[in-house]
Amino acid sequence: MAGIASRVTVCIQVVDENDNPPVFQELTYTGTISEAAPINSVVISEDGKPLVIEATDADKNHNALLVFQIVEDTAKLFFTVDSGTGSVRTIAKLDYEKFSAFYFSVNVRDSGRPQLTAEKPAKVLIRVVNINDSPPQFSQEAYDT
Ligand SMILES: [Ca+2]
Ligand SMILES: [Ca+2]
Ligand SMILES: [Ca+2]
Repeated sequence: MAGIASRVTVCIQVVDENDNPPVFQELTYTGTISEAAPINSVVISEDGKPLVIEATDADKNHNALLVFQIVEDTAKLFFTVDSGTGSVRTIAKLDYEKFSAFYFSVNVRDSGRPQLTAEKPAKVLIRVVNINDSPPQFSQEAYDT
């Protein structure tokens, strides 16, 4: 009122809203694994490197913390997708003679509130490599001639 001015610094913190769903980098992934691979082996992609499922989320912190989930029950028994790295690992012994390939969907969600899920799941094809692990067997123990 008397022509005196004063200044203050105002600091405004913008709080991140979970307004971006995760997005898969690619919608199809292909990998191979030997039926002799021990449990906890990584599936290998076509270029010889570990198969990694990649997704991005434009938010920050928890709102961008991604969790991958395999949709199909059968595939869930054999594989898991690491949430930190996106790599696909085995959690059970494989047998080419039972399942020579797996074709399944993977969903990704973030850890924000509410949780957001990718619009479309990614499709994963894993071919099991056959190993000569079954010796020939006689169908009967004794043969009468
Ligand atoms: Ca945001
Ligand atoms: Ca998000
Ligand atoms: Ca075999």
